[in-house]
Amino acid sequence: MAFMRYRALPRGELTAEEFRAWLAQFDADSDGRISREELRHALRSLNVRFAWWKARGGVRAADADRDGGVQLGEDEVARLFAFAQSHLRVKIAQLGYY
Ligand SMILES: [Ca+2]
Repeated sequence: MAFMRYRALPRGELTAEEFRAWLAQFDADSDGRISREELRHALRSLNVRFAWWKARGGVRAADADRDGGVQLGEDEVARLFAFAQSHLRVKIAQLGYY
């Protein structure tokens, strides 16, 4: 696979839509969902430690319909957003944490 530069996660507080837009770029096979492997790439781009392990946890937390990936729709992205907030210290605008 060619080396790709990903757009950085915006600094400061994020909305769910900003988070979804950022996440969508990692949908390498354009199937409308983020697989565990794609999520690992997303986490690696943030220099997150233990990206493989956290990607597994993130998919588990967000994959409501148990198809093995995170659908890029509202529901599962919202679940992943909640996971990111508690495990990755992503700042969430809507919930007003931090
Ligand atoms: Ca995908």
